[in-house]
Amino acid sequence: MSRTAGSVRGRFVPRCEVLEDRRVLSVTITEHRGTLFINGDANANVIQITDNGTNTVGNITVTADGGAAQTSTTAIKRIVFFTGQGNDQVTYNLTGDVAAGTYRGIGGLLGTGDDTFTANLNGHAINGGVAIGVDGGSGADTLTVNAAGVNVGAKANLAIGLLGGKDSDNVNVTYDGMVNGRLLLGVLGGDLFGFGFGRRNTNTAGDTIAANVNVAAGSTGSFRAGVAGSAGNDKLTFNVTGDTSTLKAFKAILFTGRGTDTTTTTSNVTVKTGGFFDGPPEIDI
Ligand SMILES: [Ca+2]
Ligand SMILES: [Ca+2]
Repeated sequence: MSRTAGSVRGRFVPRCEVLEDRRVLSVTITEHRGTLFINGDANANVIQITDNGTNTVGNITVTADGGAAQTSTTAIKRIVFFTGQGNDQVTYNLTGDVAAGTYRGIGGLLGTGDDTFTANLNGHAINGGVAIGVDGGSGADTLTVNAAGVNVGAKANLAIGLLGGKDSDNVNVTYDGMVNGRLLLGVLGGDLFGFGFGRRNTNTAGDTIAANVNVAAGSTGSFRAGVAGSAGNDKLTFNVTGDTSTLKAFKAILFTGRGTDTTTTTSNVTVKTGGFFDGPPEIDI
């Protein structure tokens, strides 16, 4: 587009060619009412999200496909990403504590392709609310949440939901810290349609799912978690270590789904074998 409006005969009018007309945008980033939308394209996108944990203007910075870092011009509460086709990589780094009264939702669909999502929360206190929900979609995806040294305050919530989707996925959650508020985990290898609509899960590709949780001694909050394999031959690990004796609520269930599975759990995890996805969900968390 050329901006030559107001041209007057005889006067020099500089022509300005806007570079965007020729640029191929691979990742688009927009902000709307506290939500940051990140949309990838059909190619492999590499997206890094840095979150300082506050609720102030400029709290989120995104780098996409090697371009310049873009800092939010508003205070962001929710980050939503759709990466489309291609083998996409999304990294979310929390770099500061989340204070009481601050909420953050991070959610995304990774689409087709062998995608990677990694969230690093290590060492940061959660005194507000943080929810992470990511669906790997089809393709062999690797979904990881690292949350070592993350204390969940008395009125705080940390909810993590990871869904591998179709094909052989690797889903891994590590948590270690003081749980005085609510810690909720849902880690699933299978397909959303089998879970959400009562249909048989047809994801017969085996998944590797691991949740390793260490609850610090003296924790007084609640921990509820469901880890579920899909219909394939899965490798499933769910360990809850530390001291859960002072928690006011504790529920840890491993659903194997169908298939010939390999399970590794601590004794405080309830193992339910068979077709979790064949009937109404009984996850009750
Ligand atoms: Ca893509
Ligand atoms: Ca998948």
